[in-house]
Amino acid sequence: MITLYDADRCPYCARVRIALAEKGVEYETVTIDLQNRPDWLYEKNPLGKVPVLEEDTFVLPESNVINEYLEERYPEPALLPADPAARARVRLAIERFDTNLGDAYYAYRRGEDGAAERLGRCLAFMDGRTPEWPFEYGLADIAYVPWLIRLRDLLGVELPEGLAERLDTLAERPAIAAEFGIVAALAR
Ligand SMILES: N[C@@H](CCC(=O)N[C@@H](CS)C(=O)NCC(=O)O)C(=O)O
Repeated sequence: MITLYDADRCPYCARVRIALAEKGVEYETVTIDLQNRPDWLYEKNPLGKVPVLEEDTFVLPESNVINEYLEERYPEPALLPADPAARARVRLAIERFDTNLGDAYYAYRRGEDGAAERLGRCLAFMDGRTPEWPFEYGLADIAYVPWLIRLRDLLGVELPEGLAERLDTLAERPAIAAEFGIVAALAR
């Protein structure tokens, strides 16, 4: 049985929850209190961060690495395209989400100077590219959707129209709908 060391609030954990749900993989969850992390978490991940996936003696941190592992271990349904160039474009998109949207999100949450403008520019850039994103639903969407859900439903940020529509479309997938449920519970 797979164990996921998890936190509801964490968008990186959400990536892994969504990928596991899409692939129909059963797992158990150990919820970590991020304000009061147990010392033993550092034995599983020297950075002390979640998510961490564990199966017997195999222990794996880092959301993107975990999702790539899940894709190889459970190839169906595929969450990466078959073509190597298309796969590389997905990986590039994920890299860009992490360094742009991820950083802008945390700066906004910390209330840093200029963070709202930076976040707005980032969302507008993503929104402008949405119609031509060169990938089918898969790991790229799964990589950014947790941040959009939290921005809209926890932080009250109004998303640009294209991104809001894409979020509504993705919400029809049970794996994503479950994540909306988790965030709704956090907002209560
Ligand atoms: N690069 C990591 C980031 C994981 C991460 O930052 N997780 C946060 C929760 S959202 C965490 O555990 N923070 C605790 C800390 O920063 O010490 C990943 O992709 O999994």
